[in-house]
Amino acid sequence: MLTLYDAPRCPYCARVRIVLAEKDIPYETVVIDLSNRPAWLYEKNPSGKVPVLEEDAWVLPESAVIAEYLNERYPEPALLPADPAERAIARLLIFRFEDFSEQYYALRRGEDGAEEAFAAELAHLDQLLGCMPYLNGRAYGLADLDYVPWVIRARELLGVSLEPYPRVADWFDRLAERPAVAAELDVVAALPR
Ligand SMILES: N[C@@H](CCC(=O)N[C@@H](CS)C(=O)NCC(=O)O)C(=O)O
Repeated sequence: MLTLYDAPRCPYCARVRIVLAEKDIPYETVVIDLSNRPAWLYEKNPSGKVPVLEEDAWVLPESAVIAEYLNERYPEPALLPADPAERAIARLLIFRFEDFSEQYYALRRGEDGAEEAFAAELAHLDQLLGCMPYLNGRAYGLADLDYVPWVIRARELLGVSLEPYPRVADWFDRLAERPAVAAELDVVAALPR
């Protein structure tokens, strides 16, 4: 049985929860209180961060790595494109995710200029979604679910409107129809404000 060391408010954990749900993989959850992390968590992940995936004595940190691992270990449904070029572009977007998250966290901290910088990131996603229906390429997959937890939080917690980005808004609506993503909207709605 897989164990996920998890925190409901953590968007990195949300990535892993979405993959587990998309693939219908059974797992147990150990909820970590991020404001009072247990000392033993540092034995599983020296950075003390969640998510961490565990199976017997084997542990794996880092959400994007966990997501790819689960996609390989449980191949159906496939969450990366079969075409190598399309797959490389999906991986490139995942690799460059910090360009996006850096501006999200700057906005959350209320830094000067962050609103404009995050708007530019959303405009960039909007442009990408003009070339392909999903960030992952022709079909939904890891690149989409690696970004969507922050878009959910930007909308629901930071009050960012997706209206100026019609392709992002449409992408978001399509993703929200997936039970694995809809469950994350419920998680965020239940977070203490
Ligand atoms: N690069 C890590 C980041 C994980 C991360 O930052 N998790 C946050 C919670 S959302 C955390 O555990 N933070 C604790 C800390 O920074 O000490 C991943 O992708 O899994």
